[in-house]
Amino acid sequence: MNKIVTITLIVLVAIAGIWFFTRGEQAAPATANPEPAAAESDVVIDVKGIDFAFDTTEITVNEGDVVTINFESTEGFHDWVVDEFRAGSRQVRPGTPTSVTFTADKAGTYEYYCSVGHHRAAGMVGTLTVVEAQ
Ligand SMILES: [Cu+2]
Repeated sequence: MNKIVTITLIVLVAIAGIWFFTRGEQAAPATANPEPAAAESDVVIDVKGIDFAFDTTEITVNEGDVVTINFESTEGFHDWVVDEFRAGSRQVRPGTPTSVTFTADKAGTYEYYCSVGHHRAAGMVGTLTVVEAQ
């Protein structure tokens, strides 16, 4: 008699387990949320700094876009600055990524650069193009 009770309990636990895990798998995609920065910005761009250049030297966005630059140094001490939008990241070393968000509210062509030491003069620059809204 005890064997029958034990087997019945094992079967019930197995069924409950299968039900629980199946339910968990189905629920998982619904709880996934997008990155907060991506949700609030129209454009998110990854830029890396090396000595003495950016891996991305041309960035084009539309007038009015909220732009987030995710900046990371892979070599040396750098930042990402564009004066016309008063936007500048923290100055960082490798292993400490940072980001800066600004609104590109004026159409035109602007230079972005690294403000550390002589890096800008050494050519650590790029071009931000803001395309006029139609
Ligand atoms: Cu630099």
